Formats: sequence, structure tokens, C-alpha cells
Amino acid sequence: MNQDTICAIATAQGGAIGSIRVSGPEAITITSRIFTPAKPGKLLSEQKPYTLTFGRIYNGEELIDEVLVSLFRAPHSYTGEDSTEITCHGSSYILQQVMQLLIKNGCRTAQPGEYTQRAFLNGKMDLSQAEAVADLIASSSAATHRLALSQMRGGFSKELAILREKLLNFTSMIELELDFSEEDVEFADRSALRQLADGIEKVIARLVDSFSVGNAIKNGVPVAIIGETNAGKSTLLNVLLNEDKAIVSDIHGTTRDVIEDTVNIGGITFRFIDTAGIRETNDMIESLGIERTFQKLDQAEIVLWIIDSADAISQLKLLSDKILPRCEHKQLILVFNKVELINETQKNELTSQLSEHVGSEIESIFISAKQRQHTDELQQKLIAAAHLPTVTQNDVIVTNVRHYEALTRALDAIHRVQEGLDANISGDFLSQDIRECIFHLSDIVGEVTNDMVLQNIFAHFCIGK
Ligand SMILES: Nc1nc2c(ncn2[C@@H]2O[C@H](COP(=O)(O)OP(=O)(O)OP(=O)(O)O)[C@@H](O)[C@H]2O)c(=O)[nH]1
Ligand SMILES: [Mg+2]
Repeated sequence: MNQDTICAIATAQGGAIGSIRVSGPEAITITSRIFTPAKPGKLLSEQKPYTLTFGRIYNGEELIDEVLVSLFRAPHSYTGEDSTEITCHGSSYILQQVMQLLIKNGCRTAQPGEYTQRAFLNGKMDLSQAEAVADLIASSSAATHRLALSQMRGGFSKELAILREKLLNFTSMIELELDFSEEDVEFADRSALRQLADGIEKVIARLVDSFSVGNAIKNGVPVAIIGETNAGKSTLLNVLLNEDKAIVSDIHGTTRDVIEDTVNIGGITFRFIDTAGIRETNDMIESLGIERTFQKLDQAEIVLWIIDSADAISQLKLLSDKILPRCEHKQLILVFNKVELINETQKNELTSQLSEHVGSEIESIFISAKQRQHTDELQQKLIAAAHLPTVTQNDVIVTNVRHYEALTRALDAIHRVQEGLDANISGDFLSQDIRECIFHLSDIVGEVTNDMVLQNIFAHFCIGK
């Protein structure tokens, strides 16, 4: 266990009030060394927990500030240790002076996330809850806030605890059989076990599936902007982002690497991904870019296939040959760009070509990215295509890649259990797969997580949390 007493400024610069947190076995002693209570005799070390004490901080003879000190005693604090919070005026000079005094008197500065790490190590929260603290601080929309809060309050942990409990029952029944193997008894009725495994599989599969929604809420619904070179993809990206993010030119093959950014449209965060235009090329760099285009296409939920209306027929063919087969589970919107370059007759001709080449059920729209014609309608189509369910605080939705990966492994393990039961394999093999499933679920809440992973998680926190 870490015996250092740590301190950090917990508030952002520029506010009227600043706050410094001190935590560790010496927190109260060190704070009282630098603090003079306003009422003589009101020693900090004799104060009850959850009290505020008013007083002054001096550096030698020099008064630094008048402050309030809140007091927490172990284990009833955020970190589970003795802690104080010094509230002073928000001047960065004052805050630095108080920090220096604390360090001179025995504290060291906290690492990023160290308070939350201590809270985790002292059993105040599990790892998935600790990770939710960082998500809560970073949350920038009602939906991300709701998800982080529900995870922090333990909704996800509870669901995992129920699963692990079921799996432990399951494996203990099987392992009991192994103890009596010579007598050839079956404590665990195989069909009951199969039912149990099916139930567990369903819950894990639902959690795994929820990640696409969770990820879309947290990182934006991925929308790939794809098409032949010069169709106007980068122009459209800039319009959607309302910013000159990508270079636009009439030279074919202008965009060579992936450019992406997020923007909020109608309350939904979209992640727009501009890609290298698809064409036959001998240029090595350009072909690498085109390879990435296809990767991004595969990762997207929504695909915007951009077509230059003035030269559409060949592009419809590319669409039906190469793109459609890859879009089976995606929302595809066909965007005929540069519509101002064609007349009404050509437009009708295009529409009938479209139903001939790719069928009429595909969503399509005529726009001019350059002149911003009908781009509002395209935004409406995007909102409709995103069809994100509204989430409530009680929904358990996976938003963290680490959790998603662990759940995927747990799902693989439970699939092996199901297959094993069908194939009537022996109890010790079954039990091995169940134990593996339990291991991956335990990894999420941090019970079996190794130090490297822990360090990496907390390194991404801000200092002071
Ligand atoms: N007339 C007209 N020109 C457009 C429109 N949209 C884009 N352009 C022009 O088409 C050319 C190509 O635009 P880009 O946005 O660079 O096209 P791209 O699809 O990103 O091209 P690559 O990156 O080379 O694949 C530029 O000269 C644009 O100004 C439009 O709606 N109408
Ligand atoms: Mg481009």
C-alpha cells in the first residue's frame, strides 16, 4: 500500500476559488503544519470529520491567504484515506505557494488519476467505476454524461456481479462432480446447465452488442465519405464540419490520407471521415490511401457514397460492384453532388439509371456541396440514419474499448462451454472454459488486472482526480 501523502490542485485555472486536495496517512498532520486556525485552539487534528475550519496560511511571516479546510477521516473519504481539501482564492500564485508549503512539509505532488487509483486500491470503487469517473469529467453531452454516471454508480458492475455469481454456481456444480469422479455421479443435470449457459450467453452478447451504441454516443456515429476522386468528398466534409478542414482542389487524388472530425447535428455526435478517392492508380502512396478508404468503409455505420452528377454512370457501376456488397449492415446514402451542373432531364435520367444499376430502395439525394444546396436535407437524412436509441440512466451500455474486448473474450469462452455441453465433453474441460469466462469478467472490474494496465488507465486521468 502506498504510504505517501499526496497533494494536487483540483480546480481549473482562472476561477475565483481554488481547491487543493491532500490525501494520505499524514494529510491532516501536514495540513495543520501550514494552517493557523482563526480561533486559537481549534486544532485541525482535533476536528471531527466532515467539518470546515476557517483560518490562515502563512509562509513564515508572510500571510498567503485566508482559507477553509474541509476534513475527512479514513475510510470515509473519496480515496478511503485521511484527506483535507484547502479552499483558497483562485490566484495561481496563492495555489502554487500553498502547494510548495505542503511539499516542504512532507507531501509529494500527485500523479494523474492518483486519487481515483487510491480509491480503487482501497476498495471504494471497482475499476469500471473508476474509469467512469474519467468519462464523467470528459462528458460533453447529455448522453455521455448519463452513461458515465450510470457506470460510476455501479450499474454495470452489478450486472457483471450477477453474471459471475451464476458462472461460479455453474462451475462449482461441475467441479463437485470431479471430486466424486470415481463414483460416476452427475450432480449437474446437463440440460439445466445448457439453459444456464444460454442465459449467460444472452446477457454477455447483449452487452457486447451495446458497444456499437455506446461507442457511437461516446466517439460519434462513424460516417465514411467515400467515392471516386474529385467527386467533392472533401468539399462536403468541410460543409458538414463548417470548417475548412480538408484541402479541396480539382486535381484528382487530392486527399491521400484519412481526415476525420466530429460535429454535433441535432443532438447527435457524428464522426465524419473523409477518405482518399477510389481510382486505378500506380502511385504507391495513393494506393495505400485507397486501402485505408476500404478499412474506414468497413468500420463505418453510415456510408455516404459521393457521385459527381456530371459523370455518374461509371461511378454507379463501381458502387454496385465494389461498394454495395460491403454495405450490407450499414446505412448507405447515395449523394449526387454538383447537381447545379446538370439539367432536369439529366437528373431524371440519372434516377432511372440508379434503379437499373443498384435498385430504387437505396436512399439518395441530389446536392451541391460547393453551393450548399440541399445540404440541410442531407443532415436530416443523417439524423434519421443514425437512429440511436435514447438511453436512460438505468441502461447498461458498454462504452469502453477495454470492457468491450474483455466481454468479447468472455463471450468466446461461454460459446465454448455451450459447444462443450452439446458435445458432451468432460467436466474438467467445461470448468476450464467457465473459469476463463469468469476471468475476463473479473478483468473489467479490476480484480485480476495487471499493474501495467492499471498504470495505463490512470495515466489518462487529469491531475487532482
Ligand atoms: N460545380 C461544383 N463543383 C464542386 C462541388 N463540390 C466540389 N466541387 C469541386 O470539385 C473539385 C473536387 O473537390 P474535392 O472536394 O477536392 O473532391 P474529392 O472528392 O475530395 O477529391 P479527392 O480528394 O481527389 O478524391 C473541386 O474543384 C471542388 O471545388 C459542387 O457541388 N459543384
Ligand atoms: Mg478529397
